[in-house]
Amino acid sequence: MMVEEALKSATTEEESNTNTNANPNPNPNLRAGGAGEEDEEPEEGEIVGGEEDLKQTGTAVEHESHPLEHSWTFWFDSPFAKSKQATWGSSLRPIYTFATIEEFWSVYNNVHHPSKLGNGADFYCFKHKIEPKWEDPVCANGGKWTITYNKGKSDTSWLYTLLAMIGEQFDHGDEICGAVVNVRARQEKISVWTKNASNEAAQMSIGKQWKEFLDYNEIIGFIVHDDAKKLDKNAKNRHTV
Ligand code: MGP
Repeated sequence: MMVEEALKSATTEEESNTNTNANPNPNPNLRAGGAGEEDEEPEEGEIVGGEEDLKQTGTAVEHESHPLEHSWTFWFDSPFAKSKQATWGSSLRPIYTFATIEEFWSVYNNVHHPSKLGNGADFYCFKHKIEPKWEDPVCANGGKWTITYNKGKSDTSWLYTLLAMIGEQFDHGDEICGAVVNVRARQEKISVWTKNASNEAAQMSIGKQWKEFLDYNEIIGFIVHDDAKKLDKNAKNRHTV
């Protein structure tokens, strides 16, 4: 039981690939590159997306895919495997790498959302080739902004965080490594990991924009990974916004 806990059905690369164009987006108001955009309801039988989305060849209509600026990888650490691990991270597994918005939806629609994951689970979405660890060279000098939610209340913010990241909504998107949701017995936490904690202007901008995207009005804090390494849970916020 590892990946199975996060994935409901189309879990493997092969399965997800065959599923790529199935129901690419269940909610037309939520799109990468335009989360929250207003769209008119399509008429029955209407082809959604316009000419730029579809290529008509004779009578057949071919769906084109929409490449993202970056490829992203979902990672999962199952509570069951974590409880047996000798060193942190040894049970952390990459699940699926996606490079188009259609692939994103095909995975997202087939994985459990945070409220359905077991206590102790960690579900990550990081830029391809960046491992979600303090030890990864791209993360090593970074830190994270975190928002804490009551149990079962982080699903929507998790989706909006993913859409904002993969849709390149952040002015300092290059500074972002990825995001994680930690499901715990009493709470769920979403964090956005960044690359250079010393770049204060970028961190502040990311924190501010993240709150706007989530319509979140409480104060949030930024912990530097180096502080977490040394001080663990006693690490103090270096920035708040
Ligand atoms: P956590 O799971 O991110 O925090 O880190 P949480 O949810 O407050 O704690 P939990 O005990 O409820 O899971 C928990 C611990 O895992 C940290 O104190 C570290 O010991 C270890 N740890 C976490 N991360 C993200 C890393 C990492 O990237 N590298 C290493 N080596 N250890 C980590």
